[in-house]
Amino acid sequence: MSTPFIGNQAYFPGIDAIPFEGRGSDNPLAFKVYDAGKRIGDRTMAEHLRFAVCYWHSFCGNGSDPFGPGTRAYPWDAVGGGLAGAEAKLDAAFEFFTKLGVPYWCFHDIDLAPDADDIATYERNLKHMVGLAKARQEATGMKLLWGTANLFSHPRYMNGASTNPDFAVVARAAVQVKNALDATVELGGANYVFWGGREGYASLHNTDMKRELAHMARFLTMARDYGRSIGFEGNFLIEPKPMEPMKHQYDFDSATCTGFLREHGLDGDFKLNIEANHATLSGHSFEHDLQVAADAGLLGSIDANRGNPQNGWDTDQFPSDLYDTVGAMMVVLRQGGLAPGGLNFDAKVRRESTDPADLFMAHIGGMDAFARGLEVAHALLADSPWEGWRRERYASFDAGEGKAFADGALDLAALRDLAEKAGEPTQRSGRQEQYENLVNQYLQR
Ligand code: XUL
Ligand code: CO
Repeated sequence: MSTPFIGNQAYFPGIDAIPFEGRGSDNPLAFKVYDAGKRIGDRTMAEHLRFAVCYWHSFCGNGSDPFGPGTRAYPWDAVGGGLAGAEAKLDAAFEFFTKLGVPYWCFHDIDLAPDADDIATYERNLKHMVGLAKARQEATGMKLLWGTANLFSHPRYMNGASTNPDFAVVARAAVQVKNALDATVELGGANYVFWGGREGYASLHNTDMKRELAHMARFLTMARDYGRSIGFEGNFLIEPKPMEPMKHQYDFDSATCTGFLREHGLDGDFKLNIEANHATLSGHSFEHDLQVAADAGLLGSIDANRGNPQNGWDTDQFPSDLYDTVGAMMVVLRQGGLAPGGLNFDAKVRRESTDPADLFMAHIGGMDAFARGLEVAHALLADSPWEGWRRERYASFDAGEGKAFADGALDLAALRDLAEKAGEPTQRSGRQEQYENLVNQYLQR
């Protein structure tokens, strides 16, 4: 548990460390389910869930959208821009992390430090801010879940970063990735993320997709080699997303990223960071993309949020749907946990949610939703008939001819002969509703 941290001033006056008050509480600034030290199976809730707060949405976002400017004027923004503004934001962030009681945080290089076209200035700014962040980590016990570089906001990256058709831009992207890797190692980060912001295309007419993908693989290989050379031992993570901002993004979904990593021999060092809203944008459920990644041995971490069922874009809402969190935690528990990854709230409060307290309530709700998902998923796996039912469904492959088939001991002609001997198969129900009822039954416990 981290120690509350107050910088030069308190940015969240009137809000103390968020307590656990249990299901009977009506206090909006208390946890109803998330009880960090409560044991679920072999671990505490905090150990299972490994929550992280993201720096960009929570401390850099102001509610602006394509139709209007920001609606929020947080107290740390009043300090202004430049390094003084960045320092105020850092103090506000550590005050927030520690009052909320999360163990981890995540950042992009230019969330933390002011960007600059001049490389020496950019590097000086980032080093300065990393030094301050390190001191605040040491003072509070906060840890870094992952760092990353923002290779999508600056206009120079409009045609991509590592997949840019202009080598000069590819090289410029290396400035940020090298520095973000240095920063992640300096802060003891457990993972390093690549979200391929503009790695994709707007039109195939002007795009050599094969060449761009080869460049992306080359760039990631160089980043991997540099990271390992400076002592980074964590996972590199690719974050799938099918579109937005580009019409088509190369890291489309878990299956696409798995193929890419294996094709280029990167699957020993890279895993996937699955974001709920990205999975739904690609036409899958969150649970589906998690399961595809887990089955490939590549589920590394999670960006916990949700989309809106009626909107087709990346709304980055805080997770609140218990069906989603149960489904996600089933996948996580079945694979034996998420470490060294975690659950990062890559989510933003709505443009209309303008009070600092809203930031707390959003995270409290997300943490409670995942804590309940954990409790229910654990109970379903440990106490309910679920796993037995599923095993039974495949029992015909556990022995005899079914096992011989699965082991590769039969050929197609032999299979044909077995079918003739056995006659028409008996119909067997899939019983989907039986499983759905079980989820509801356990959610209501
Ligand atoms: C964008 C997104 C990013 C990554 C980090 O959709 O999810 O915030 O998580 O670059
Ligand atoms: Co994300």
